[in-house]
Amino acid sequence: MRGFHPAFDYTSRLMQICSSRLLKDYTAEQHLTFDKYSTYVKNTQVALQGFYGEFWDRRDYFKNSNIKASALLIQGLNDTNVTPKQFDLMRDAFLKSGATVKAVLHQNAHANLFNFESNYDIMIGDVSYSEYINRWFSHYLAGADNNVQNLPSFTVQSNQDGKFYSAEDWKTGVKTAVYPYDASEHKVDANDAHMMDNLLLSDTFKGKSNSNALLWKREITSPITLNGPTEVHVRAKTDDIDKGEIIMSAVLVDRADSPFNCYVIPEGRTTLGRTIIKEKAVEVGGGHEPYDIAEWNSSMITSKIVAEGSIDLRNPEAGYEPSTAVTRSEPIKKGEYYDYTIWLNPNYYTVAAGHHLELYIVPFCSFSMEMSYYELGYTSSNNAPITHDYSFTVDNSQSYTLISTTEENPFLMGDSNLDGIVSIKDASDIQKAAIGLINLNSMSKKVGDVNGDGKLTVSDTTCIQRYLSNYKNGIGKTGKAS
Ligand SMILES: [Ca+2]
Ligand SMILES: [Ca+2]
Repeated sequence: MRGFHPAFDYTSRLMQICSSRLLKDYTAEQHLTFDKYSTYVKNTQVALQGFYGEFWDRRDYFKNSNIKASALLIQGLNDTNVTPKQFDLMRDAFLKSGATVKAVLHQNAHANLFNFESNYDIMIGDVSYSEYINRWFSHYLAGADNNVQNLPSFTVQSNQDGKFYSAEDWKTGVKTAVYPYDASEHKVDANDAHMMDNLLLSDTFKGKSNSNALLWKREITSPITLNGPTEVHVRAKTDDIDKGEIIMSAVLVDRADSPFNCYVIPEGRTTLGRTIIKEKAVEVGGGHEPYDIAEWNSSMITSKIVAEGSIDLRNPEAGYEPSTAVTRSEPIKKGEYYDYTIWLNPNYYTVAAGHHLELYIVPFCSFSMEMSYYELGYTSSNNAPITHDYSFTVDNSQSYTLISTTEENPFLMGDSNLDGIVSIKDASDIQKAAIGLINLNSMSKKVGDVNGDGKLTVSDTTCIQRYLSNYKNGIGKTGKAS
């Protein structure tokens, strides 16, 4: 299942777009056959309601991958059409077949690093992208000895300075966690939830929990680089089991108090704008006019979506790979808790120190593909999903997020509200928890036990208070990494 509302992703629409040139020369009879097949594809997907089934199983390249060709995969990290997750699954299929695969991850959306209509080219280090792929094809098609088989596994454009860097892997297994503030239950209502956009203009994403969103937050005290997908573990229940698709989504946001440099697709555009650095500087041959060298424009903003993903509450077993999202043999029970893992789109993204990560649990999210609705006959002017009269409840005590990162980012002992800093709030929470006024989650209890006696008592509070007053003794493990 892709990252967004599954109803968006109809292959029939893609079929029509990709066949437009082919269809031009079709006979009336061929058109009829095409239309019949297209209707079949669409109806089967509508019937499957976003789940994996025999229809997808037959079309699953991941299952019997027997790929022989080498591949240079180019992926936009801000592409909401072909998503980084789809790239990741394709790359895994190449790796599984033992084929050579290299990747270039860039900061644009659904775009290439050159554009033969606009005559521009992006530099990867000191090589233009045209030259970069020319070398690839020269090696694999014409046998040129130019060493491209030894390119790094990943060439990644930094979200901070726009330069390209090498990386050998992602999904490394080092995890940075984000936990809920406490162990309460929180109800998330899809009624009146505002659809989000990539600029986070909606009130749903304004830095606190509300009736349409649950927020978990973490201060980032030293820089971390995401290098793969984020897993959001959510224990949730719903009474609305008969409403069709019941979507629960999660959105990871990088936020800072003052504007920071990043790549975000401007409102009303589908790709980044560009600035010409040098005119007609790249000879491309074939009688074609030389390309200009350009750079994509970044923006100064205070919040940026890093990753997002969705799950259908009817399917607690759905995992990262599409084949895990099968229709459940026994439907989920009304009002009963299930454990879900929402897999967010992978990203290669550095979060600077002083920023905070915000993880929102929301009913649904949508960044694109509104046309799919119209194709399917939905007329809602605000592009709402099919089902929006439902709610679900999250049990914070059993929920958390693990982000694949290159650096470990342990919690500090004493930071029982897990916001990245030890403060008087932590001391007061521990005091409340010690006398049973509030219930902390398992990680909060672990880091709150600064004197290491296995329980939360007023002694832990005292240690933290002493630490905050700059005492060197009687502070237990307060301030150390957990
Ligand atoms: Ca804290
Ligand atoms: Ca203790």
